[in-house]
Amino acid sequence: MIDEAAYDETRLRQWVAGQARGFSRRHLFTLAAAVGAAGLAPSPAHAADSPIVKPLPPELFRVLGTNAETRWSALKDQGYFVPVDRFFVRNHTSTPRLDADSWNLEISGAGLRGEAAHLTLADLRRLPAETHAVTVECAGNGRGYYTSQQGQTVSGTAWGLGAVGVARWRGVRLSTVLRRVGVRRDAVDVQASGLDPNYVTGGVDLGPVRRPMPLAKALDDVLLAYEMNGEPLPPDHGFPVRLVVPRWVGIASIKWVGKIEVSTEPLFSPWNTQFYRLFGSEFPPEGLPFDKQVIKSAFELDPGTVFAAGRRVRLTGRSWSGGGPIRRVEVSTDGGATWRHARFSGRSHEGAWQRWELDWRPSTGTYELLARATDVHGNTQPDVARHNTLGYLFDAVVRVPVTAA
Ligand SMILES: Nc1nc2c(c(=O)[nH]1)N[C@H]1C(S)=C(S)[C@@H](COP(=O)(O)O)O[C@H]1N2
Ligand SMILES: [Mo]
Repeated sequence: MIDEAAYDETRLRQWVAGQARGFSRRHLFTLAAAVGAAGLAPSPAHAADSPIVKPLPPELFRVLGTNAETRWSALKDQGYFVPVDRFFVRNHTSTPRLDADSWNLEISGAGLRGEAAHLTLADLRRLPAETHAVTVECAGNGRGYYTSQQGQTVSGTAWGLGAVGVARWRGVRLSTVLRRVGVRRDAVDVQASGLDPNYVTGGVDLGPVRRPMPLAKALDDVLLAYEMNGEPLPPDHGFPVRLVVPRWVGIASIKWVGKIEVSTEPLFSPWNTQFYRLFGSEFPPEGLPFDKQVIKSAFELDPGTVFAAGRRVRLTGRSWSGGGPIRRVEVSTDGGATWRHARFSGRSHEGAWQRWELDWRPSTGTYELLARATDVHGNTQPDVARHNTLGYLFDAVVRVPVTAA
């Protein structure tokens, strides 16, 4: 199940095959050698101790390599926001222990009107703050279902549906900071880099985790967040400061930000849109880029749950979409033969996700539960997700086996 190494391997091959833009020739040769000759050994363990700082009790998390996914059953009876103790963690390497007093953010690059700027946490806290409900979701969330439900081969961490969470993020808008520092008219891209250890795979040091976005997005709704659910950011979620990039794939929300580059040329990194692409028979050979998340639904229970036969049970769940707020959720308790509308429970803060419920009285037997959401723009969940070799953007209706006895 933990197939991070294979995932990295495939990404690296594709990256090499699809021209490693943003890398020097020397790097290209190193990569080619690594892929061709040496073979790609799994990355060495990065830290002697756990790559994640917070406790990961099995009733709240499923641990997958350096990552931990939230168990959906752990969200039952929780509020709209996912508490930190059960918020999923996606670490390429390990959580760095940073000191807020010595930390500062460097903003530099040819796209600035003047010199590079260095901002402390106190500087950021003095700027106007905003709080927003934002979903952070890994682009590979649901990847495991390409295999278990569609019988397809994909590489990467075999997430269930738990690589997603909604929190209240407080911080300063990136646009506020960039405007104060002064951005040139011909600036095009903005790239944040993390202070976690460099990502090394296949013997190649890919450098710090980083990913560019167009200036237009950076000046729109992106936050430099220093609080999560009313507390300082926890170490695993980017302390002291992370990006929060609404509606975009999780990798855009760079944690432990140390540097932000503003450039007058398009930037490339192993994690940018040149890399987070859809590959496979249905896609162009160079891959199809994507940024936005798709639409998904999850029941707040574990697959294989056993209910008491003949008793009413309240099924609960949540749906979310990178396309916009959820308008409708339909639920089937008979494997998709018939559907009922789920009731929305509580409001959807900024459309981050929608909680819903439906009562059901099962008689003895085995069942498949399905939930299908539609957002305000009419995006809905298909029966089958479009296969891509890296297993991104799984949006199909998930079949959840349960029993009543
Ligand atoms: N510096 C840094 N930022 C990062 C990552 C990382 O490994 N290093 N992982 C990214 C990915 S792939 C995801 S899905 C989100 C996960 O955020 P979380 O761990 O707070 O849930 O962080 C993103 N930001
Ligand atoms: Mo991710």
